[in-house]
Amino acid sequence: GPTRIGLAGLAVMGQNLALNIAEKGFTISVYNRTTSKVDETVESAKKEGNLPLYGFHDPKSFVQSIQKPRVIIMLVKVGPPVDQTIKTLSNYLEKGDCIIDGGNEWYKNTERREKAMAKLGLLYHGMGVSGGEEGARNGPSMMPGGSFQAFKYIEDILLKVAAQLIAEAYDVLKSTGKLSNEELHHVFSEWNKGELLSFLVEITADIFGIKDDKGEGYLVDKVLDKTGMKGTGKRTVQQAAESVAAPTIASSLDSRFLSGLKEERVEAAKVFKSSGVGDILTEQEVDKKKLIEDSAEKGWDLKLGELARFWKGGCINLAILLDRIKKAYDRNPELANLLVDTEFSKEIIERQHGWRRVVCLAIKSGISVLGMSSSLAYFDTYRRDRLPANLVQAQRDYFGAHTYERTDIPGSFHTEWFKIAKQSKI
Ligand code: NBP
Repeated sequence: GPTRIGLAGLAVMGQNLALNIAEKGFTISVYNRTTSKVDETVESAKKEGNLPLYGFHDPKSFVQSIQKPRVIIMLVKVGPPVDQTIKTLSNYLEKGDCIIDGGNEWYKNTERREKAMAKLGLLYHGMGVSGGEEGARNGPSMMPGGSFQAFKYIEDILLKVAAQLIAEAYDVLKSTGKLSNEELHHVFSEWNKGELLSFLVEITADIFGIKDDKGEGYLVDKVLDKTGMKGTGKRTVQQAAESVAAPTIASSLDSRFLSGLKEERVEAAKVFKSSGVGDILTEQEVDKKKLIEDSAEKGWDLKLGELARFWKGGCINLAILLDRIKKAYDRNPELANLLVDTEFSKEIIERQHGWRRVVCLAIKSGISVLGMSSSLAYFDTYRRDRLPANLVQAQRDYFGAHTYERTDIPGSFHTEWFKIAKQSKI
């Protein structure tokens, strides 16, 4: 009889995913432009114990072998190969059939194809398969697109950011909390039992439990503290960083961008003010005595439970997080920033006190928490409707006649600052 699903494109990813699907007991038809790869895949399926995988050398018999409505996963090189494969297959597809692009295609291309296919009565979806060869074979992370296809592009970045934040948490817990590897293993295992079955937290817990096979103690303490680079993150901040650590430059750039987002900040400030988070955090501002006492005498209160709760929330389970991001954009496709989403803002408001305490503690202890502190600064800048950029604008107009805008009257203005200042001195 017909097979359950089809897969076109049998390079590394396609072959592994096809074998994975067949291994789970689903019948699968496979096709590749270069037919030798079809034979290779069929051979592997045989070797692995006669998996229900069927190879086809021509697209027509491939398509016709699949049960209707047909679902074909496509894993070919992004760009023109995807268009060519679609063209080849759609000759034989019927209304209601569906092609799923499992590649790393740019979402704009996917959207364009989705529209073109819809006109033919065919369905088209982007669903990036991540995890590389190993992932495709043993547990791919599938990212169904549709309404929010940008998912697959932020996945890599989120993963790195999450890894970075966990490393910062590790640093603070180890350096100020003096937690041993056993205790760290316990803490991370506990976090992993909660609602956040995060892959990263899980592997982190594992890491703290592994003894060094070449000497005393734990392996993690012997691992060189030099992270690998693959380029995804670099591309993201290429203009700002060019792979050198330039937090000051990056932050000043961020401030510029953020000061430009006037309307967004006004809206963000409303969201947070209405929830009791004012422009300036009055608790600390008003109660100066307590603040001085706190910092001078007791130091910042380190409660490990609090830290754990904060980081438990902060540690990102990609799947859950992405699902929540998707929901936020479903609620409002025009959302300017995730921070101002109803759900996300609520959580930020709840967690910000712990966040601040941790960053304070880290700063006080001399532990760098670039990720945590710069994102806190981002939040504190973004949620303010008025930033000191007015002074910068005034300075620029003073020394360079760059002109400025006003809060009350439209248009562009220039003031003879120097002249007026001089006159008033006379
Ligand atoms: P590649 O991206 O290297 O693409 C090779 C496949 O594209 C082969 O099946 C090849 O067929 C087919 N192809 C090409 Br090239 N030009 C074609 C054309 N004009 N018409 C039809 N087919 C054509 O394969 P991959 O590394 O397995 O990756 C597949 C997708 O998964 C890509 O989007 C990739 O970005 C993504 N991805 C890959 C990884 C990874 O670790 N490799 C990880 C995550 C995501 P042929 O055999 O006839 O040349």
